[in-house]
Amino acid sequence: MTPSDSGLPGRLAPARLATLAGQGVQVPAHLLRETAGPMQPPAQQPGVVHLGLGAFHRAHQALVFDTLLSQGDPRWQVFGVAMRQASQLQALAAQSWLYAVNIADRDGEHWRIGGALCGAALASQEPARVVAAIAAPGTRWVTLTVTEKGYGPALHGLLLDGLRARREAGGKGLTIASCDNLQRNGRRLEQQLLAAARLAEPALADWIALHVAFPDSMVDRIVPAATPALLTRAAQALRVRDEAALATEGFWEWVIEDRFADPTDAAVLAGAGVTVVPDVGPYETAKLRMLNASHSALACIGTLAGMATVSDAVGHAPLRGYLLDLMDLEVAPTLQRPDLVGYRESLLERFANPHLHHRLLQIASDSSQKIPQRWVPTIEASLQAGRLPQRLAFAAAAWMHLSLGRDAQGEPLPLSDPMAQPLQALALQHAGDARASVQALGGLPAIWGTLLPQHGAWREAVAGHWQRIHDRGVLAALAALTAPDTPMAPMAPTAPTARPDASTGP
Ligand code: CS2
Repeated sequence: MTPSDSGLPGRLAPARLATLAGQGVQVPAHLLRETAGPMQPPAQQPGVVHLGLGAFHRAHQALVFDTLLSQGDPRWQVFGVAMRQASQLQALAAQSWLYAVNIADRDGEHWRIGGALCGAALASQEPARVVAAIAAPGTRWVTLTVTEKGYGPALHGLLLDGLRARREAGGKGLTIASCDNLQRNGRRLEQQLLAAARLAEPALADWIALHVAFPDSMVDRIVPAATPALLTRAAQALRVRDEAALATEGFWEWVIEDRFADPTDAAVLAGAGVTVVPDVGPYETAKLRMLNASHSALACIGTLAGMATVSDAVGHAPLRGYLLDLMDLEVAPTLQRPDLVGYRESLLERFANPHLHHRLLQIASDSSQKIPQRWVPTIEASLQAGRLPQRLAFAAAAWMHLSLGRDAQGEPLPLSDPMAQPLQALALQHAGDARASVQALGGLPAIWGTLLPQHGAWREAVAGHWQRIHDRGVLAALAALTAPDTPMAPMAPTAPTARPDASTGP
């Protein structure tokens, strides 16, 4: 290896793949073949346009596509679209779109180079390139990880422009797979796009209804935001400089509904380890309510307690006990996924993974967009079944304290949330008053739906926790929740408060 002038190792590049393979790094076989022979095959057209080119996609689906490419199927090269931020695009472009992924858990650690990306654009500045990519004849799939808050008019406009161009060019149908943490993500996007198209262009709506498949899909892999320490580790381990390196766990899961523009894709994806099923519902629900709900609860409570990472939080015995009770007593009774005990065990192990350094603050971001998917359905189902879910009430109270925008030491919290300003204003306005805080912050239907803001027993439970967190701090309040002789014992199943409190209704 030739060190660069600065003394730093040279940049990750296709020419280095053979050396990396010799060092035991898993490299994309299709690129190794290309760079090995004197006769290089012409670069393939991308077959996938991915919207939301963040860390998650690169460490999850892009590696599935990389596996398919490495198996010799050239149709899965990815044209990546960053929705707002260009920083990673420059780093990736300088490395011919290659990047390293550190994969670590108790089974060991290894590095893999992702080689499915073949180009990228920034949607906010280059929409025409995105439209052209969606319309291109080689494109067969559009996948999305644009986060919960990404499903708005800007996304609909971009997709409809692409689909219109495709239709006008006489293009074939395609599969559009939403992969965000939203219940029924495929159906939801389909309805949004059809509604937007019907208003302005009924003929386009008809074409979409006929030619575009929108499978529901559940994707799972914990992928923390990369840190400078990881980039240093990558340079040391690989002896190349990679400014787009990532770290993740060994576990990954992609469950997708069997509903494709090209039905033969089902077997192709299954061959790369994807689970293709008639109904993703039970998997989606279990993931959102178990994994993501736990993440958000740990993020709110742990951040208030001054903890930094998910593994710190589950390493704290009382918080771990809280989490077990949350999963077993409150979430599991609302789920249907087979082997829930095994699922819970594997989640606990994944959360405890010491290699990940998954920051609680990262998860606490956008809580206003996550709570409706993660907590509210369980709370509503529990109340309707006559149970008052105290642990979720506690999490809700912790979120309300977090909305003040200060940590345990009173320092400002760098929380990013599209509703941060109004939430902080409400929290500050009612600081010190439990019931008023719960009424203001817990009364927002965009977050809590319509049942909870009117439910007297739910509001009282949240206010009780809010007060104890305020008076004693979050960990002492948590101890009151988990103590055996706590006055917060679950309510009797027949309690009348399981129904909305009419006296406080609208
Ligand atoms: C996390 C998810 O940041 C978050 O809100 O809960 O990104 C989570 O790590 C993934 O959904 C795991 O598949």
